[in-house]
Amino acid sequence: MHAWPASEVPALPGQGRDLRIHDTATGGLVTLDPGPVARLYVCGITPYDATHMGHAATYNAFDLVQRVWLDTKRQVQYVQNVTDVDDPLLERAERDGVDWVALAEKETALFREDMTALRMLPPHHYIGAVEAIPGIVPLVERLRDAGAAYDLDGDIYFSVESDPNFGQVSNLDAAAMRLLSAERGGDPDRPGKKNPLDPMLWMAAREGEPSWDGGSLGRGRPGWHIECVAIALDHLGMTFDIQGGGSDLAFPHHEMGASHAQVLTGEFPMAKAYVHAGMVALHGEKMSKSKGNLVFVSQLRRDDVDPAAIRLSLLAHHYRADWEWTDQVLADAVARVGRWRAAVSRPDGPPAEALVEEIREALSHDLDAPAALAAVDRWAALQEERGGTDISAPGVVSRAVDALLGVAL
Ligand code: 5CA
Ligand code: ZN
Repeated sequence: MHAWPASEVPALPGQGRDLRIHDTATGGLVTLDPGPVARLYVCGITPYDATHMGHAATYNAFDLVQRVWLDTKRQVQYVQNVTDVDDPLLERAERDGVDWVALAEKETALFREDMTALRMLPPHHYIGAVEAIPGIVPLVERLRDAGAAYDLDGDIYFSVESDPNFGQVSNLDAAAMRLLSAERGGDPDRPGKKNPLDPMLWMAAREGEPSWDGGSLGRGRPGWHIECVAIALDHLGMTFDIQGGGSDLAFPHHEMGASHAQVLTGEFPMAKAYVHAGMVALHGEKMSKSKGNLVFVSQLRRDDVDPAAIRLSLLAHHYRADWEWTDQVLADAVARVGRWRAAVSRPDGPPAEALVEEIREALSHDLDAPAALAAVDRWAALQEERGGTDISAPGVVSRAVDALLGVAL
């Protein structure tokens, strides 16, 4: 499917810095050395409701990753999926009496608009689960033929025991895995499974549900984890630089994906770093479509909130932190964008070369956006208090904030 238009990323003077980033699998910071083309896979939305601030925060983190890489003069190969067929989407369509295809198309279109407004760089390959089915089927067949998958009443399950490295992405104990599996789309209590954690690779056609030709698998639809593996391997190949998503994807989604890929290719890990963004809450609970405690990007846009302020609300929090959305967060961001715009609208100002380096340093160190914002705040405060005589400074600051933080002043 098509993605959304890219906003231009200005080139900056000087030298960008290599990204050091927290890897969930090893539990520490890794310095990535991606070569001339950095490869990024970020898990996309399940399009049954509008983009909320939690989604936006997660995509903001991976937008920063790209901006750091682009600043080092690398190219980025960025792939994102859309889970455009899955239980939650079908359930919502059924509940609301709408066609599931129309619902997915409508919410994906809104997501594109939201991402464009927030100046998130688009993926080079934006791939729906449905369009990936012809690539998924042979992978499931290969897993089955290798003895890593089994049939349960027509459904095909992956056997986690076929992967010697299973558990090395999320590093959780068996009890925690079981609990999360039940919460996040798994079916640990289904009788007949070899291991309660085994995830479905291919679900046999159900009455009244959409299904596709699965060759030797029979008619059905794909499981969730194999969807992302098929898309990632097809467009990035094995051992790409970062697999990203919110922290709720570490288990089971990224753990299972790594396992599928390990058995399919004999290689580990699938990604050099597994990067997970914290969860955004509203009224003390994780924002989630299933709970309905949501603040939508599109609603804020309809209320004429400046997208630059929405973006600064996200950037004010470290991507790995769990944080709470409040009206104050937005009010602070609106005030900040006002101060920054006033500061760059003057004909001259305090020198800005050091500021560019501070932003680079902050972002290259595990995407420390709050530290980058604090550095811009200091420059803007100096501008307000004492001004300066450097006629290039306001332009340099505007371009740096645009290129590295995705904020148009
Ligand atoms: N389609 C799958 C991934 S393949 C999926 O998880 N879709 S989603 O629509 O539920 O979530 C999209 C992304 O937003 C995921 O990376 C998820 O981790 C992230 N996300 C969801 N809720 C929040 C939240 N409250 N705070 C931060 N990130 C969130
Ligand atoms: Zn995914």
